[in-house]
Amino acid sequence: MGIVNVTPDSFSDGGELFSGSSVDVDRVLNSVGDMLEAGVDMVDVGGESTRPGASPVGVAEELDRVIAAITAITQRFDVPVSIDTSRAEVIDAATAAGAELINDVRALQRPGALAAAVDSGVPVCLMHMQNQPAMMQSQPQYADVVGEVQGFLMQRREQCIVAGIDARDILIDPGFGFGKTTAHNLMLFKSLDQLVATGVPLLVGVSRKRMIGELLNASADQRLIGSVTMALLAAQKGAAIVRVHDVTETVQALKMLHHCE
Ligand code: 8Y4
Repeated sequence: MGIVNVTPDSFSDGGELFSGSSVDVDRVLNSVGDMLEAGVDMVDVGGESTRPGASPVGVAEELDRVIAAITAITQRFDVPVSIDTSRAEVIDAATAAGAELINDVRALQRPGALAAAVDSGVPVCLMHMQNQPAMMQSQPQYADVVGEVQGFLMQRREQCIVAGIDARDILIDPGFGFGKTTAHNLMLFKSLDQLVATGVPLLVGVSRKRMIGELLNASADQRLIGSVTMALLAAQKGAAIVRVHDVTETVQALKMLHHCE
């Protein structure tokens, strides 16, 4: 899964898909075209920055950003599009525009989001996050990070099934970096096999995240090798989908894994 950030303030891919105050559709299409050439299987379009301290985005603004991008992508390319959102209105509009996966860092807990997902008939990815983005990195605390994250995800999954989502249409994601210290992230990563053993397909997003920066003492533009390594390890441990910025390098690593397995 390749990341298509249509936020003006996203810090690692600092708004290069933006010009002035709106989405630069040509740049979005160029970026997606490059990812397709590199072998991407799906692109994840998001218009809300979850970075702590990012300015909150209104629903009209989020809709403007992502619907323009999704419409352009689905008109030009034959690639599945995932919509990274927590809002019911955006789920409605994005799936109407052709999005084929709902990727929600709030696990469909916002008002109306679960009903919108059910109505859309589209598969969902449920992610774990402790607290809200503004506060999540201030004091993350767990008695048992792996048990708590897995418990939350399986409980949320049951609620989605009860609401009418087919069990086969649900992915889970431990949410690396979302209300977790590097120690928490490492515990989760080392226990990925436990999540894989549930049989629920797993999505893993670690690309360029702070944990890699901390472990390698690497700034945001020095995290390529760390990111590709972790994506490869996640895939080797059984993750179904890896969410990445650097598609060319990650696809090469995954191809080598498949040749060598
Ligand atoms: C550099 C670049 C440093 C980006 C941090 C970041 C996930 C996700 C995000 C994830 C799923 C991010 C939308 C955060 N992370 N969705 N979204 N899983 N499913 N930060 O891990 O990439 S945004």
